[in-house]
Amino acid sequence: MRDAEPRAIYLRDYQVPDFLIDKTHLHFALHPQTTRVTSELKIRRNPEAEQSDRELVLHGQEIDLQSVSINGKQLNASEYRVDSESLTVFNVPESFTFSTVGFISPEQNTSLEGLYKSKTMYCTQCEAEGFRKITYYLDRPDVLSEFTTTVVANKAEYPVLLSNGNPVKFGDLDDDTHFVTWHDPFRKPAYLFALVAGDLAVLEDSFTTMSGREVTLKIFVEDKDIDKCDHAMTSLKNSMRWDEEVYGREYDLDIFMIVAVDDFNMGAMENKGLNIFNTSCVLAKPETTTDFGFQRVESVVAHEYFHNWSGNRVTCRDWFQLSLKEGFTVFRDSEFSADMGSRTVKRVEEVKLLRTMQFAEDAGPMAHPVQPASFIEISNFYTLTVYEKGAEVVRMLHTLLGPEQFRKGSDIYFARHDGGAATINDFVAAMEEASGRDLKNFMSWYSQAGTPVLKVSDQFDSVAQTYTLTFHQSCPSTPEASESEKSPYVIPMAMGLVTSAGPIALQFDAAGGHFDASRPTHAVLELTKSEESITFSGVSERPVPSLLRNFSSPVRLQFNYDRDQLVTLITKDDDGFNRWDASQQLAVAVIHDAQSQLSVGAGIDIDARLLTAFGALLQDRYIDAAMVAHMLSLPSEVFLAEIAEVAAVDDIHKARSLVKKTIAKSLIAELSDRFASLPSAVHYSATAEQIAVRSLKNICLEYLVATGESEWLQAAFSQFTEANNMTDQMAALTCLVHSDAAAAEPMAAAALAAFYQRWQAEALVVNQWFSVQATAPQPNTLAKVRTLMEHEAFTLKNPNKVRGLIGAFANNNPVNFHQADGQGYGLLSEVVIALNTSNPQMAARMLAPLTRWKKYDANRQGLMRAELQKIGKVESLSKDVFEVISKSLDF
Ligand code: B3K
Ligand code: ZN
Repeated sequence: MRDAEPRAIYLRDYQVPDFLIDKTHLHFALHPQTTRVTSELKIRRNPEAEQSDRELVLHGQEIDLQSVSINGKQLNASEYRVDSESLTVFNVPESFTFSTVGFISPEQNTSLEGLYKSKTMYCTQCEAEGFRKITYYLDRPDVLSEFTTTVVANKAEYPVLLSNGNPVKFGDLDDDTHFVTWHDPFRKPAYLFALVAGDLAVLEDSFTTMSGREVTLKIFVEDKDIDKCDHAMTSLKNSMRWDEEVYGREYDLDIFMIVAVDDFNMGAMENKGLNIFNTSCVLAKPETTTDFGFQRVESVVAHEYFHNWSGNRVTCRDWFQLSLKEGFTVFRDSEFSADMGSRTVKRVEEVKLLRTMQFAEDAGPMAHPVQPASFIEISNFYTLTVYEKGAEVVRMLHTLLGPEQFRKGSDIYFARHDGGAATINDFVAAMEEASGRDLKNFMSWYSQAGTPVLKVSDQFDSVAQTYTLTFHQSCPSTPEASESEKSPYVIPMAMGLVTSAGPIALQFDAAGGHFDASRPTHAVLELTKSEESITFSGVSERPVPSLLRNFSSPVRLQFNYDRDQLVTLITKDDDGFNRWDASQQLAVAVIHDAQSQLSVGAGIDIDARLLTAFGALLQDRYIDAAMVAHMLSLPSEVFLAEIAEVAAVDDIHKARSLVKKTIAKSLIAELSDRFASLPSAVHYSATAEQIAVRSLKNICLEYLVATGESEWLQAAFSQFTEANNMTDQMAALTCLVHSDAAAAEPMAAAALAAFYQRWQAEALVVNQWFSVQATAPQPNTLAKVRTLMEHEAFTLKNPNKVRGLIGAFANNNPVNFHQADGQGYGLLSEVVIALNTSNPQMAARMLAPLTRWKKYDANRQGLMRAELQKIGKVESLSKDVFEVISKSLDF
């Protein structure tokens, strides 16, 4: 594979840094190929270091080092050693000023890590270990320093020069250049450093904090995008207010800036005072952005803003603690979005993602605990497990402690660790202190990988009028531990009991959990053992258990519901989330029926209970329209594959499509009535109410188009042409492009052409145009994807395009990505191999679908493994790709 295999590093090997950097002065003379970076660092030995005589070892990569000095005296070559990853200085005093001068080449930096160019702009991305590509440094999160940064560039080309903190000095220099000096008074690790230079337009606003300080807010974008910043600005102000109200956290600098860049490996980055965002997470206007896009902007703006406390003011001691900031911050942004829109809808959306994608990660070769014990390349651990499962773990703490104790715990945590670098244990210790609880057993959620399985059985005693639930938990083996080595989890189980008359008041021994007197039909049990039972008394008829309400714990729940019981939950449960969940389970059962019927060559026959339930939902004007839309949405093919023992992609696709078509034909009257009753041409706003209406209208359209009848194809085409917003336009386009009706084909072609013609100047819209084509179920899609890779608008250099076309195809088009001849796999491995050289982080990320090889039949397994092996043989394989490939092949 490689000459020297990259080595893993371990949490258990953590040592405090040997040196500290009190002050950091940086000077950048920007140039596309030869940017000169001068650093001056006030360094001293760490009094807490394990040894007091170690050499100074600084991280540094891809830097053309010009000079090294200590206290102003230049060192000669025998006084230090440089290799491809570090600079070692042999004899250093206790405390000294250390300087280097180096050249770096932003234009050649295609990894989008360190200092690079995105279009005409310079920008940085330093988390996790990108700062070392800028200058030699102690690039680790427990080394915090006070930064002063001067940026020099051509004034006409780069009128805007930004870094962290406050601008303290600026002026013109000779030869058409100018400079700005920024000072950040808050000590921070290097991963939070940022620099931007460009010709940018700005939207400016202000916010008055709870203590009455005025903060200037600025969003910098390309001039052509200045009309797409209002939503991000509103979201920012809402986030600032929310963090004051809910967590008592106030913003600290006088200025908060967001810059949007086109080429970015992920969503955004929380650099102190200067957040850098992927354009896809800032820009929004109704004509070009879907409701989903608006919601994403709101949640990412909030997420990055919330990091100012959970991440920046209190940072991570080392990268094994990543979920300390990420899990907590995702929980915070999720609650913020729930407060801004509809709480149940938000929960349904996050649970869908978790169950479909995070559960798959937990069952694959890259499975790792929320706090990993080791890694080869930290960039591979910005995962659904660290983020989304990490947020679930914080949510469980919130559930177990209740909002008041949780808030008390977060206050203790922020106060105790402000200005420092903390661990996950520190966070939990603060929660223990606030609540007086011992959370030792809870720590399995952080230290064990895999999704626990919770089997539930019940027993009703009609004479004693008791009802007993028995819970049995286990966790399957994962790469770091076998099933038998794993300890039980503390599982908060929110539940109720529902009879034909509705939910009943619960009577049980409260030692088993807690119970809110204001909602007598609801309890939160605390499960802690491999097996335990709880008995409810005063139960006069066999109830249906409504389990794991609001998805109170990220487990795979197994209870043998019969379909009548699911209907009882759909119609009678007072918990909105579980009504949705029951509807999904019923739909899964019906799709499984269809799979069996198709396998014996029979026609499909849909369980009338599903039709009745869906029919009733369509006529119900009281339930939130967004929840109706979610309940009517059939589980995705990706989810159906995830819950299958062996993912039979073709059968799943056939069965699901046929079920959809049959529902559409059976409920055409209800669907068309509801479709017609919902307004379309309203003045767009991204409110929960409007989003709900559009989502229901568009799910109705999706079913109606599935009938294949020309009346409905026409309706979709009209909606496509007349829509005043991207949500409705994109929904109509998707219906047409994904339709299997022959009559849809010319319409889809016309619509796609018109769409590109109209939106070709809007990169983010063109990405959606790629995605809708890449996710089409028709058998010629792979060839189309190849053609689109040659399209003028496509380039492998831009991560959004790669995700929009290749990512969409490989992740969201199972029937075509997994086509039996393996050509889908071949396409993905070509892309991964190309990206391995230019952008290793993206390469490793794109690999994910191939790592799931165990889910498929023997033929596909062989083909997928062959591609993994092929990639493994590539010369100069990056650490990122090496780690994913080697773990996948060893699985
Ligand atoms: N903290 C960044 C992620 C950086 C990823 C580096 N590979 C974004 C976020 O979670 O807010
Ligand atoms: Zn984050």
